[in-house]
Amino acid sequence: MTTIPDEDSLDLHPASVPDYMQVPHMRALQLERLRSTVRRAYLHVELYRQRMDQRNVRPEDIRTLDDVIRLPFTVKADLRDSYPFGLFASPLQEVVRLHASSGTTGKPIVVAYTQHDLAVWTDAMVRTLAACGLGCGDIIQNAYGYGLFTGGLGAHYGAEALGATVVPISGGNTDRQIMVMKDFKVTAICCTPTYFLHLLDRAGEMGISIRELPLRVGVFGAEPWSDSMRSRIEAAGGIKAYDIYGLSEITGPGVGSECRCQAGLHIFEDHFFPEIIDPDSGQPVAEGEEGELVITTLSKHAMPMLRYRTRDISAFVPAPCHCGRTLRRIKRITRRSDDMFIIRGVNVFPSQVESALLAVEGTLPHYQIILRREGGLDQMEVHVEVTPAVFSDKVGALENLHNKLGQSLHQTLGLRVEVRLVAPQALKRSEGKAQRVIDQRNLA
Ligand code: DLL
Repeated sequence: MTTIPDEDSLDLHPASVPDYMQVPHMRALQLERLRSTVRRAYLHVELYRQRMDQRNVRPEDIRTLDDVIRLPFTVKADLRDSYPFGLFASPLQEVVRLHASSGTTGKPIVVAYTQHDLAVWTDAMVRTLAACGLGCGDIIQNAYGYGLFTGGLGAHYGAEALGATVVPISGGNTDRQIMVMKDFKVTAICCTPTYFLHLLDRAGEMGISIRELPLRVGVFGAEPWSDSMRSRIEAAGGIKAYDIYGLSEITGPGVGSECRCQAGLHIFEDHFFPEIIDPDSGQPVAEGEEGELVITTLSKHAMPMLRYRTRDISAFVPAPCHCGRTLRRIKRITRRSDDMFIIRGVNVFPSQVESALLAVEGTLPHYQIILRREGGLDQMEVHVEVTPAVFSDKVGALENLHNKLGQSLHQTLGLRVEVRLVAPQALKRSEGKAQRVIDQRNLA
């Protein structure tokens, strides 16, 4: 039995009805949409037609949701190779918006939306914000970047359609952000978690305590962050901090969101079909096991995606959620398969470094990992900011902290790494996604 929260529950917005749909109805809806998406992709996109022909699969072969595994994967390189418009399934006359995501190398990838696609995206973002406990009467400061990045406009249209008041401030100009937050009595902020940490620091310097302001919710995403980082943010900001997930290739923000239970992200399954696969074999993993998240879009017209390999590592959360939503949940994404680097034969993820650092009292969640090659040997150095109290303390305190961090990293990674303690504010802040790893090894 599905429990529908009572009417005055904060997160029940009319658009959220599919969140509580009975599972068999949801599966029927997904199948109908999957079949129509596959037909559309096969008919209008050369790459999909060729790949399906190679595998001897026709759209009519997709008879059940399990047949999804007969479809070919799509990867980021496919978007790059078809730059700019090669994967469009709608004529340009019907495309009303383009966004792009800058890769680390070369050309960006381009994504397209019809009017219908924008309505789907807005619907997903309304439900995201509602799941974060926001609604009519909230004043939402949208500090995701406006522009080719999907964060700004995605959150913007979602917040407006929700009926909240949007402050479209975009990223940057931190002092003005703090002034606006205070003067407009902002109740929620949308930005990357690392940018919010920066806002907290700067507000402190300006003599303003964000805890004392009406701000009550943070809608954070676009980069990995940990539960320890969440605890620090919630304590320092006096807010509830929610994790939201998305990627340009699939729509932008709005693919999945935490709810008030903060126990995994619900995927908006009527629009996005999730799978978790073993990244090496490409086969589905057992329910609840970790693997790579793969998503097929179910509602998109301009750029349908068949089995897009996100490279994000997650797992399904098997049990139903206490919030009453019937949408499947995934664990928060703390790492990407391609974030991993190898140091002296040991596989390391930035998220492991983060948890080793934050386990030790006296550090701030600002750190950077620098990789170098010296005399043919890889060296890893971790720069981490320490709290003002420790920094102004005696040399002994710093030395003690330095040793503890070295031990914590050694324990977590199985590697001895150089730790450098730096002053609060010493590391460069980002207005969007933080750059955690600087690889100077010239591995190419
Ligand atoms: O970052 C869309 C977005 C905007 C999501 C605002 C949430 C909030 P891209 O620039 O295409 O799109 O980057 C997508 O960012 O594959 C993940 O690796 C990472 N990412 C996004 N959200 C999260 C999250 C936007 N909550 C890539 N946790 C994705 C961890 C995230 N990683």
